[in-house]
Amino acid sequence: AAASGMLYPRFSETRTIIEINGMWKFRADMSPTRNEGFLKKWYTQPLSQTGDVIPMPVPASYNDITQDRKLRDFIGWVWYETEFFVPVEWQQKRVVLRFDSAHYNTMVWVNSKEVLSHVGGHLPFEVQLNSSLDINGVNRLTVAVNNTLTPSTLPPGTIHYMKDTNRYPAGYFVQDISFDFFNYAGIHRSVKLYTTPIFFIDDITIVTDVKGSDGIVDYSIIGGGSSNDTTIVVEVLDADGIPVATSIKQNGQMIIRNVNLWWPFGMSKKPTAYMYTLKVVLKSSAGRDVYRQPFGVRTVKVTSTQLLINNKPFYCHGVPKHEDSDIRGKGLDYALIAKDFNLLKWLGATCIRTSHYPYAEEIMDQCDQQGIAVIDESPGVGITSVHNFGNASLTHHLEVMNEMVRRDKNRPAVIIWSVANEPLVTVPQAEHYFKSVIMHTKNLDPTRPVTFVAAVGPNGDYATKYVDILCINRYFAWYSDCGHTELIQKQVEYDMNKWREHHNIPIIVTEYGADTVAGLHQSPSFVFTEEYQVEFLSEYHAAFDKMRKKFLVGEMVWNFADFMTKEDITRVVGNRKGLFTRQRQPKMSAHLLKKRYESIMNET
Ligand code: GCB
Repeated sequence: AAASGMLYPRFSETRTIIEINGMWKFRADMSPTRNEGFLKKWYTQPLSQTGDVIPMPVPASYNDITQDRKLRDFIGWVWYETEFFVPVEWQQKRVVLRFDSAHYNTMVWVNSKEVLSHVGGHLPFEVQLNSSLDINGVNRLTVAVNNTLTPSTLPPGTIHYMKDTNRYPAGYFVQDISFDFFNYAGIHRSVKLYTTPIFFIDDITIVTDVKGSDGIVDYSIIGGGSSNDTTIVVEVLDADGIPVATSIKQNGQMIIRNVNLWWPFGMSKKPTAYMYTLKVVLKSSAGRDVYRQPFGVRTVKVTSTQLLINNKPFYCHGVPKHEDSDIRGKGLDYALIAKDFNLLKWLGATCIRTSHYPYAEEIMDQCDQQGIAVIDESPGVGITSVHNFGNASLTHHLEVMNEMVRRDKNRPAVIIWSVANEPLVTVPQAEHYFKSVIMHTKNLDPTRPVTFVAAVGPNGDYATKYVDILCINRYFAWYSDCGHTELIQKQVEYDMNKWREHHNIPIIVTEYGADTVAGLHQSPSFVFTEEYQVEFLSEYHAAFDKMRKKFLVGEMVWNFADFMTKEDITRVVGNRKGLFTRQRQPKMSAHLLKKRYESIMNET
């Protein structure tokens, strides 16, 4: 079951889903070793019998829910518990328990029995439950989640024990992180129980191509459970549900005549972001299973100067984001998702980067459906030390890429894989590490360009030679020459032309931005004011315009919205480089970008 396809749970005539989200019981293990829960086996009894419990929403980060600073900044194991029942009819089915994500290290017990564990904060994990279920009564679900980061987790972190007893109490420790966002933790996405028949559709892979007016659909289907008398019917349904191609093979190719292509928002008049469905019906003497996999028909190619979607040059003008908001932290929230997509549309954005970890599948669905192209980034952020290049780190990074590509491979919106953000690449160890991760990802998916996002210059770096497209983050007149907006154009141009001398591939500026406290004004402009942000961004735009039609294929302002970081003297209650506040209200800069993105869109 471990190597399954883990298709997103979807209702069908043969499948049922129950979300077990809601108010769960919760308790943090505040013991000095953080290990009392394991020593006393909290999973063998109701959590409320082990000590005081509080109500905790699932999904949500636990950090900002209470008034307790100790819980906000907690490092170690926290314990969650809920109860559920399953209908008797489920005895005949395969019953799966799925976590869409939990941060970071998770262990799960059902009725005191360990059923599942997973390492990694941003990707789903699941297990078939049948043998541990009580079909005639209440089932107790206990979940322990640990947010401790180590040199080999993604993102990495380090625990420091403070030895100076004049300054710190005995056993005092802190977690050092070198990534710039709050290490929110808990059960961040939905928890589901779902059923499939015993013999079931386990995985679907779809790769598309375009020939003239035909859409080419290469597909393969993997069945789970054993059976020797299977038959299969695979149909392509158009957006109205009408079959446009059919096959009875488990692997093969189908042709869609007069295909409607998937285009990013703004690239075609109509229809944009056209989605088809691959309807799979798998039959055996044991019964049948039905699954409907959405997909789009489009191609992605990179030339030495262009990023092509359906063989047309695509200019990626958009924003990197964060999963971040008041109270819920990184917890999934449908209202927030809908609002963010309305803001992206309002802005005229055509693409996002999932900085700096894979986002919820519900967000990715909106990208597919609304035509927002995605640079899909792994949690490889904060790889800033040679201690992050060991075997354990590399093995885990490859595994994360497996999980991420498996999850997002069928999404037309995903046009680029990013394996890391701003890693250390100026040491020789970086070469083997990033060559391995990039080659591995290209093997998993030969159809999409692979990159990592670079913060370095073109000299003395051991890894950018392996990327298909260059993504660079730049902070001229912010982290260097602070305040000197008059230098921006010169420095951007010099930098990009240097890169081009070393690499004959297109460039996307994946970050540029300035911290801006909404409502702070000063004229002439001064750092942290709205005037400064507008002036700063405008200078970059003037530079970009000189390179846009040449080799620059994208520009993305850091960041979509303000977001929380750890406490630090360089951050005024979080990172303030958003076009929008954390509450999603526009700063002056959002209006500037709206005008720019709309006018770029009208050129095409
Ligand atoms: C970066 C990082 C991003 C930070 C940003 C900043 O280069 O990629 O995670 O938040 O700079 O504002 O410093």
